[in-house]
Amino acid sequence: MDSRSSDTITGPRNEDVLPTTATSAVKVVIVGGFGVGKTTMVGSVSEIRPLTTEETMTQAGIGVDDNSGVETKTATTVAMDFGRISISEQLVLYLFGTPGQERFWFLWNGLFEGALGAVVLVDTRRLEVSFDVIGRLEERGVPFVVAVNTFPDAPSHPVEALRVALDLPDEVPMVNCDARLRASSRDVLLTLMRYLHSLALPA
Ligand SMILES: Nc1nc2c(ncn2[C@@H]2O[C@H](COP(=O)(O)OP(=O)(O)OP(=O)(O)O)[C@@H](O)[C@H]2O)c(=O)[nH]1
Ligand SMILES: [Mg+2]
Repeated sequence: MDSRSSDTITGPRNEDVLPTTATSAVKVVIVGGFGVGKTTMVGSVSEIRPLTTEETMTQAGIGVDDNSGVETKTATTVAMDFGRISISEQLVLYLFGTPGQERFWFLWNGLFEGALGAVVLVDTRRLEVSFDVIGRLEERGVPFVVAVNTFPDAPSHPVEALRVALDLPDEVPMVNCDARLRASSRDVLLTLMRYLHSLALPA
């Protein structure tokens, strides 16, 4: 059995402890199609060691899971990712990454409970997987921002062209990002926070 004794003896690390100054917590979900970088984003931005539920992809998924564009991917999220980031001394975000594969989408119901907003990660090589994701958010009335994750061989489209292709209303913010980079992922979350703030202001 894999022994994690060093974890249990030392207990929580300093960065695992919630700052005593924190007064508000916001739940945010990171959604998107298969392999767009959700687990990567939660992992890059989280200040605590992220909880992941990745399982090795096996041959059994061939013909069931569409891995075109991400053929080198070896693991996939089967339940959720969880992480935390302090945006300021007072505000803490709890991040929940969803599974990307449609056969696990029934888990979204629980994961969306109490979520104030969402980040939709998009891969321009496989834009079509984002349509259903955005449709489901719109159905639930969850405000979201769209973050275009930059893969090296992905076609680069102007943001406005993507907005049209995704049929997004003008007010929904769109940003480019690299989910592997903490600063870039943090910027996406700040964009979401500013958007949620603007929606909360009186019209
Ligand atoms: N070049 C590049 N690669 C990335 C980026 N984000 C993620 N990747 C890679 O893309 C692959 C898929 O990333 P994941 O984070 O597992 O994607 P996911 O959306 O969680 O996937 P599922 O949970 O299976 O839906 C991994 O091999 C990452 O290293 C990025 O911004 N740029
Ligand atoms: Mg994942």
